[in-house]
Amino acid sequence: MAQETTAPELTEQDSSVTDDRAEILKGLRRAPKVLPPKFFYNDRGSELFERITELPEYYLTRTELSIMRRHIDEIVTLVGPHASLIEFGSGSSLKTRILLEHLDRLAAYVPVDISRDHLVAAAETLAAEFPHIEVLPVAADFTQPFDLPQPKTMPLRNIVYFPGSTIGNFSPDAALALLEVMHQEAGDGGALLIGVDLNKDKAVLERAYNDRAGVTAEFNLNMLERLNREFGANFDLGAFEHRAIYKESPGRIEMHLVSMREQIVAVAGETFYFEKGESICTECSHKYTLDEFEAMAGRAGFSVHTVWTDPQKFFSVQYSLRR
Ligand code: SAH
Ligand code: AVI
Repeated sequence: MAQETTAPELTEQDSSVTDDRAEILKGLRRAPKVLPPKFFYNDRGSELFERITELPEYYLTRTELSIMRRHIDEIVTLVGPHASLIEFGSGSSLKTRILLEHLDRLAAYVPVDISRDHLVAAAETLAAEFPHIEVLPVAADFTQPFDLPQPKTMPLRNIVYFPGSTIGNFSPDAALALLEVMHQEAGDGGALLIGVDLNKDKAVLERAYNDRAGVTAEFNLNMLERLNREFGANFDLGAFEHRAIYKESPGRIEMHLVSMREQIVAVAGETFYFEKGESICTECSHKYTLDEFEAMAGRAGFSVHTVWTDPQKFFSVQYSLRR
């Protein structure tokens, strides 16, 4: 007889802590114009990101996965038994499966993500696949205050898991503030397991964000499609083009949507003028050296314990202890 599983209970952030409309308008009123990358992630954005992770040019996901697979025994020993795993920006929890399969008697798995329906679907799949693990999804913007659910089993320690180099999508100041939140969530005796993309050759980086199949361009333009549908905007998607460039200083990929002509666009009751060639910066993806990241983690109260990299030193997975 098939075993019955109950859908994991979702914890949702108090909606009054975020004001999407205000954030969008604030970004578009700035010069140069910006939009926060968190608006990429609706259902379609999450699906497009999945496709990005499978692209030949996008080395990040497969490199991080290979590091995790190679060092999983060491990671299991460091984490120890009865931990609670709290994942920020869990997406479809692809890399997490390696941890869920190997970690010793996990007390709970708490995936936190802004893409609500994608999170619910991923949590249901995982709960069915790992019936012995309590899965407690949280739909939240993790840059704003949110409550963590209490697992039924008291964990021995909290491990904050932040894969994918999503930390790179925050400015160094915002990344530090986020690491400080993680430091708090890790609690006494806790640790941080994080994926950090490393500085490398400009050509490799620019290829990864300008794939030949055009999936990253679709992902970028989907933000405008979302603004049209959810925030009363009238962007002409054919009049904006995807562009991703690497800036050596401060060491980051910048993704832009460039206006192909002079135009006026309405968004959420306001109008915005675009010159021909003017762009909206939709995402920065900071690339770190190991020393730079160690210094930032240190400022947030973490001591780097072990760093694993691939042979080319493209990507790192880092285990840091909470001081
Ligand atoms: N961890 C996965 C997914 C990375 S994509 C991986 O390594 O492949 C980035 C993820 O972070 C997406 O699932 C997106 O929905 C989520 N995300 C981005 N900004 C967020 C925010 N401010 N709050 C919560 N989740 C966020
Ligand atoms: C989620 N994040 C780490 C990805 C990145 O590489 O900065 C998002 C992405 N943007 C374009 N391609 C992938």
